[in-house]
Amino acid sequence: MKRILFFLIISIAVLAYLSACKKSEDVIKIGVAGPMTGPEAKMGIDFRSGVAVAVDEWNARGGVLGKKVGIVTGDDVSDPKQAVSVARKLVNSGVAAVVGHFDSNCSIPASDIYDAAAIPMITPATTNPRLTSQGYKGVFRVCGTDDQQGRIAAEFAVKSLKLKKVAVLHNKTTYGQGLADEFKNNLGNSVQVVYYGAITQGEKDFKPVLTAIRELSPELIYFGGIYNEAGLLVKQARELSMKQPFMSGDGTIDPKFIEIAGAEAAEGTYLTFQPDPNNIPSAKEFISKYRSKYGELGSYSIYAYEAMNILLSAIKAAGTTNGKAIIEKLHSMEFSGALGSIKFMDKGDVQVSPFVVWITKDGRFVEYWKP
Ligand code: ABU
Repeated sequence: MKRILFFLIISIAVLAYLSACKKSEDVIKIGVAGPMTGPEAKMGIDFRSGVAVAVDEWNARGGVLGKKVGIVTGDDVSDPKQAVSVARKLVNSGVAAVVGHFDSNCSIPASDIYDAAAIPMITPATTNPRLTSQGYKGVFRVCGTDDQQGRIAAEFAVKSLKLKKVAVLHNKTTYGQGLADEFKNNLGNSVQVVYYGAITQGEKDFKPVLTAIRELSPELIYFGGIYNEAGLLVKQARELSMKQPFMSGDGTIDPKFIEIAGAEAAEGTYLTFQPDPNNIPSAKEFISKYRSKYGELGSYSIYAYEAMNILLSAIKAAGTTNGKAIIEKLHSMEFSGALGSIKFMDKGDVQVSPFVVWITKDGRFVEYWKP
């Protein structure tokens, strides 16, 4: 009797295992990688929510290549080592492609792993130019680059604000320092950079550096970095009675920045980012679906949605989940989606990425200036 029971249990376990294997074969898995926990968790969660809207839409239409689409989430905690480990795990789990990562210093090392496995990656948000300058055929981005937004920020400072003296700060990351340097290098001879320095991510007291900057009376403080430190910098500058405007880039344009700084302190902060998707007719359906399920759009939610749609369209066009075939399609296709038309150039950057200057006004971000 015991033997019969034993064989029965083993048989049930084997059947359950085989059924689980079959189920996973019926799903095309796409990795979604970024900071899902840690100080930048909102960015990763925004990615996953945007991607989930795309997955629901594709699955409601029957999936792709006759299979349902599933997400495998990877949390890199904004840490380059974790990003490499996440990339390895995603590759080993059999994902056909990856939407991610967020931070430039995560996307760049992770791209080595995806390239070696011939798995395409599209980042919604990594803007450091180096990502697509490594000669990797399967690395793409749907956002713009920091050489573009740094140049637009400098043009705004010179032509529109007509500044003569600025301070430049960064957070020592690939993204933050890269962007600050692009801004500084594009200012030209008419503007004096009276202060150039760095803060450390995760620190909370920036009053010593702000006090040093205050002595030099710059007309603007430019910060290459992320919303957490940007919010504290602006808040503490106002506490030190510093009245000059702040300017930053796409890493700061999130409601968390205003929450941390306080709406009054954040008022008048300039930020470079892409145009407002609320003004793009083809984005309206996505925005409405996203809002009803996940609340207010994060800056990169729609870029994650778009990256997922592009990957699934390429898989459909390729008729296979073979990475090399998907990559070929990504290079040759022109994709029409929520953000309009997207075509990749040879390096994997988008052909068009129109940065504009936004301003913080009454606790919100609004478009302000176009080059
Ligand atoms: N582009 C905004 C922040 C993400 C990054 O590129 O590091």
